[in-house]
Amino acid sequence: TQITMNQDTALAKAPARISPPPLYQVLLLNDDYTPMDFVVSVLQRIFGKSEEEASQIMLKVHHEGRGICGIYPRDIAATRVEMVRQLAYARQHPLQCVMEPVP
Ligand code: NFA
Repeated sequence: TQITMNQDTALAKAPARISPPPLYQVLLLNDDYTPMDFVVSVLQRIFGKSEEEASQIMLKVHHEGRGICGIYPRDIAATRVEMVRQLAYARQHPLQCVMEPVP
């Protein structure tokens, strides 16, 4: 009889361990000029918030300077930041949107 070694014996590796993708929080920053109702509409249209939740986030940004709109993998976060910037630019509002890694 013949004995052969294969990948399940001599060449076996430890089981692959995958890590979850890094997450990023998308934030809105306060300014003195962007209308409150525009910020609320952005939070509803881009981040899927209800009017009530959008209003709460908008007021947090207004009073505290910044607020989290959502937490996403990098590409989704980056796309939403660009969508907010495009809407703000089109309406000539100075609204700032940024992303940063979740600590
Ligand atoms: N501070 C703005 C105003 O008083 C409202 C605002 C809220 C702007 C959140 C940007 C972000 N019109």
